[in-house]
Amino acid sequence: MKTAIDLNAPEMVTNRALLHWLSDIVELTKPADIRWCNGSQAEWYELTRQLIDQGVMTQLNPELRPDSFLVRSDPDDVARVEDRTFICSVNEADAGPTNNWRDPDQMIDKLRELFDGCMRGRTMYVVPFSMGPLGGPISQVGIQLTDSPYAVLNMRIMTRMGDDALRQIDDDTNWVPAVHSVGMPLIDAVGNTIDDVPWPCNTTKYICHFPESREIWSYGSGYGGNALLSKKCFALRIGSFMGKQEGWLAEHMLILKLTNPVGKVFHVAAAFPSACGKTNLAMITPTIPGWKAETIGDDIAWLRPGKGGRLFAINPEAGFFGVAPGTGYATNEVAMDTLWGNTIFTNVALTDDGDVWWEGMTDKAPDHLIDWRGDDWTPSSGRPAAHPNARFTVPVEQCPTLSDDWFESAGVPIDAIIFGGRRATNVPLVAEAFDWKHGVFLGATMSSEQTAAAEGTVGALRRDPFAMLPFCGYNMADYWGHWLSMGKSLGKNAPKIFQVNWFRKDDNGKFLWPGFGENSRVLEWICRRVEGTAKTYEAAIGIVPARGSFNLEGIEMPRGAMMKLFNVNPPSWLDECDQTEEFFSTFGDRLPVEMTKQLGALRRRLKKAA
Ligand code: OXD
Ligand code: MN
Repeated sequence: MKTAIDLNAPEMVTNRALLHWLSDIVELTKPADIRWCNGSQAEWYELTRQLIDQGVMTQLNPELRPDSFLVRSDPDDVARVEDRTFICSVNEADAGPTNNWRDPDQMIDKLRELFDGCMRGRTMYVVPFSMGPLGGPISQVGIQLTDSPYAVLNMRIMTRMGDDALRQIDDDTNWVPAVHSVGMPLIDAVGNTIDDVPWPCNTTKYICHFPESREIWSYGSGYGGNALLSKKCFALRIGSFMGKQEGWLAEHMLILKLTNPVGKVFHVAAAFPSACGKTNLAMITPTIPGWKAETIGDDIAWLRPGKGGRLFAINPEAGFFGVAPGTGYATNEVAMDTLWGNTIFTNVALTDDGDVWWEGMTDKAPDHLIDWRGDDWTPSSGRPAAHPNARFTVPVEQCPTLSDDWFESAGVPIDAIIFGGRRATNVPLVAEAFDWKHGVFLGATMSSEQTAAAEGTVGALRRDPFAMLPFCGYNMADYWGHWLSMGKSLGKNAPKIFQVNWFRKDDNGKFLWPGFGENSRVLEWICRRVEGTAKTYEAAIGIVPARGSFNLEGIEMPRGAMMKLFNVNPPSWLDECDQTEEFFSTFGDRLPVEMTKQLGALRRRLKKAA
């Protein structure tokens, strides 16, 4: 290697492609030194101390929240940047109309320009990580190079990071290379020093994916979704493309284990767009006596055909990177208990006794806080104390409802797949797809209303197919085609597919369904359908519960609410079909014919029902 700086590679590293790549990135980015992260407690302690001493992290009161920290980001680096996220496939059509595409050669030139010297004066951390249990049949490995110790500490929570992951990479292992820089060197090109800041970042941001070479390059942001490259970049965007090539699925789904009162176990995977309560459902406390729910994952599922031809799923992550505001003992007690310690909080408020607070944690706000920007805050300040996208990063193993199945390297057999959205109108509380192909149509037409629609009309819909709009690493129409072909190969072993909607409203804009723990009633019906014991009838939009087959024992529903929750209004649905046709047309001839057939069949059923 002709790099001036020693790569410091541990002896176990023999993969030549890895050393070659590292040498190239070191030469390009010019860090002051290189540190291989082994994932140890000593390393965690050292990095943590360093960030506290540098004023990057504030240690919380150890008596209230041990080994936990608060970090405040730059106010302009608080979320994923979808308009700066690029899919750089060789052909533009392979990225499809829902992604920002850039030519890979031109993008590499641009990135090499940006990354040239971008780590001057900083340490480059080499972060080996496994997505999923080490060596598991569904798991994958990656290496992130980063100049952000904050990213390293988060990666240690979010993945199986360190020497054990590195050991998985031998001479023939496929691994995903991911390069990350905050884009703020500490020495400029002519050797002048630049003062560091608590949250370094750059106003120029590029989050780039090269599906064919499975590479990730991220520049300019320290925020989780842009900087923890294992998550959205690898586990979803690159993962979805790998899945298409290799016959598996990388999905924006939670995984939940359910046990019924006689001990029968079911596993479900569920896709919901952001802000639709995915973490709450992943940690649900069932209200129906005798039912138990256990958490396996809250954000991402990798699904692969396995034993007996069934579809098996793992949660490839090792941590939760959850939205703090809105999480409280009233809404998600399990999440609150998970956060007892070992947690990194980003952009929440600090209490006077050294703990954290955010909107929705308690009914009443404390009288005084330091807000997410570091300013004094009182309830009369007239602004939120925590940023609405403030986050916690916490190990999944701290979740009191974590299932032992999370450790299962072969994954769990999936009995049902659920698609949800936030729909004030039209979509019933629950409906089962007629078959897999219809289920793919339900996933492809997932959407949420941007604003509550006026009664009887359909509002402007924000399309979010399979909740994958910002996360599918290739042409969304080809992705639907891949789902169709997975169904074909799974055949009779394919899980049943369902659509749910907890958010339907009455004429006065009030939610018709109580939600939260009561959603276990919907899950119960789904499990009874898997068993084949729940009675149904065929509505135009899918298979719905027959009168009396939905368990309402122990709750009082207002008169007529259940009718409204399952009402299908053909004119309104036909309107929605027109919007779907328009949406589908954006995919041109990449749209699978089956999707057009499904739309035609839905229109025919609706006209018949009208
Ligand atoms: C997330 C997201 O952070 O979906 O999980 O944006
Ligand atoms: Mn997500």
